[in-house]
Amino acid sequence: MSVEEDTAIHGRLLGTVRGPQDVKRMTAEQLDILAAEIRDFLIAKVSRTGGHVGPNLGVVELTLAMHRVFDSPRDRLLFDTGHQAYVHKILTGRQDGFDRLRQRGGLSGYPSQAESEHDLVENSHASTALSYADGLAKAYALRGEQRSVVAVVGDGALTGGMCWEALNNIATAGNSLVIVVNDNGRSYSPTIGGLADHLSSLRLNPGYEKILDTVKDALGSTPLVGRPMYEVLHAVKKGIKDAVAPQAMFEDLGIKYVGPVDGHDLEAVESALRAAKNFGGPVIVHAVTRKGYGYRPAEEDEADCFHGPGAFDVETGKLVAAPSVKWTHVFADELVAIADSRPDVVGITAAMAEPTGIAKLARKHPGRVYDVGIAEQHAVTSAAGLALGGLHPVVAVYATFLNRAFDQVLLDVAMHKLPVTFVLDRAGITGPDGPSHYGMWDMSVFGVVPGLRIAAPRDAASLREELREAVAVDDGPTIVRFPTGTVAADLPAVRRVGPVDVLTESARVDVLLVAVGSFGQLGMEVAARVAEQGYGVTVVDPRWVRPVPAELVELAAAHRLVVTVEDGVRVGGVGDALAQAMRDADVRVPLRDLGVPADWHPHGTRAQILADLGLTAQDVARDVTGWISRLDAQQDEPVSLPAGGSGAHN
Ligand SMILES: Cc1ncc(C[n+]2csc(CCOP(=O)(O)OP(=O)(O)O)c2C)c(N)n1
Repeated sequence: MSVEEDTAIHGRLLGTVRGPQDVKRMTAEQLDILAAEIRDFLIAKVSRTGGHVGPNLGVVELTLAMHRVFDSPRDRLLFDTGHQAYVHKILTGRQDGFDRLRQRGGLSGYPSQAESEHDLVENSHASTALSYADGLAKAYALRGEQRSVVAVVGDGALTGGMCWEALNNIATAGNSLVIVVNDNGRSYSPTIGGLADHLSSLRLNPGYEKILDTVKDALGSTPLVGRPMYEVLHAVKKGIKDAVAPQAMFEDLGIKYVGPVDGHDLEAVESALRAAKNFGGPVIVHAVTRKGYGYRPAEEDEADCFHGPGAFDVETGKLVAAPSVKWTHVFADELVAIADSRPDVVGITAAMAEPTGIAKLARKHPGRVYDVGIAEQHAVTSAAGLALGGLHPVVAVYATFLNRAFDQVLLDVAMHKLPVTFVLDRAGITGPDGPSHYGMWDMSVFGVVPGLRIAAPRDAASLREELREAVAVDDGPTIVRFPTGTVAADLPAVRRVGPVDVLTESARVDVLLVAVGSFGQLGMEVAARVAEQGYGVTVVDPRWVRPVPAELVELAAAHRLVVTVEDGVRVGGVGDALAQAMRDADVRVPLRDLGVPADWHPHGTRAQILADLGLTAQDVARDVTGWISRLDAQQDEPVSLPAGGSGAHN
């Protein structure tokens, strides 16, 4: 087809795709054009909203092939982690939603049952798809239903232990099930570890040479990373050339292995999938793909191949947002400063060295950071081992992902009173990634762990200070948790009472406002607004929220009303814990706790969600004024607070 003809229909085919049936009837030539249109579409749309553009550019052909070979939604297509389901969304009638991708009221960045019957599971935490698939295949077998189950899993997600627990069971069950390994050699950064090496060894299959050549040709055109990456692939291959037959591991388990196939060769992927579909047992289709395929800035992005950038300029690939100092940066710099003088301090990351900032420590002190893969549970118990061995590990993860390792934190670390510091980035309300990514459970969930101390810094200075205090603790674990985004401006304390910072106080002692973490500034605004109504507010930042500081209870006893504000769930949160400590100390001052209801909160910006929850200075000031003025009105009555306001329990 001539360039003119190509251009003439460019973009038109995609508009005709309203569902999977539309791609089933396309010719090979049309499909090639469609794949290009999908890439253009992805780049154009995600450049405006931000999102997982790199992973999705890599699965265009895979997803097309899956929808051609299988019949979704009768056949079940599962995407591990779910961040690479954009193409699936495009092919299942959701193109129009991409203008509001990850925005309030718009398309979710992950599979969503509410959006489509083609989405079965609502994931986003990695390494679950094979377990879902195992259960689904068992259910269909037991119910006598002829439906295929297909799970796409990345080489990164395959480093998660659940995948291996699932494979073990899938093999034993022997049900018909197709596992597509989307092997791009990367998680965010290159996937490392024994498994990654093994996957490379799978490429020893004769087809590998062909794929390596393809990759070499393609990479040759990307001067920055092309040559080194090829060398790495080749070195890995040479290094393990004497290894056991690569597919043996899966086939010994009882899982048929097909591949490797070039994941950008639609015909090859389709024929592998058709073979797998008809096999009648569990099959692994090993597809080799390239993250960011077809968009040069993504392919050449060494950090993470545009894994999940914010809005960017399509021409240059440069991020639109002006750079700012993030909480992550402050942590990363301080950790390096601490490690410079503390040779026992080491770092652990679960496949997120750059996003958590721990990469900075790795650059300064190579050999003192361990990337364990997407394996939070292992990270925690491995940290326990490091601590038992005389080191002080700093485990840097997103708050939402530490939930996975509760038992390990509880028993393997805390019960042994081991000095491990957990640094929880993206704590509290995060935003566009939606309900599963909110780091709002940590203070409740880990609040029950005996001997665990939790710090919630309010600004850069307190983050530095609390991190130093945390790594100085040598008789048990600590958590330092902070939110996403630009770090709050420094807010100095007027005085300190025990560990508690007093941020402002007045001659009148009416309300004690306990502002947790980054709510310090909100507390100041609330105090100013409430003061206009004639009431005095003392704003404190407890700094260490667990265990509840005795001084906080004493401060509470000296006020007429206590109000806590946190961006963690209210059940078992800081407010709950303070109320309990006050009851235990027989302090009968009424307390209202403002925080996040234990519910599934939709995606949106952090500011939008906080506003929805009534966690703005204006809302909190209104609540506080209402409560304290009603207390005044009831002065001679027994103390009881009226219902209402956003602090009502639910
Ligand atoms: C339990 C958990 N830990 C960390 C993450 C963060 N995360 C999202 S995608 C990703 C890398 C996934 O790599 P891979 O499965 O190979 O998919 P790719 O993006 O390369 O297509 C990570 C670490 C997560 N989603 N879930």
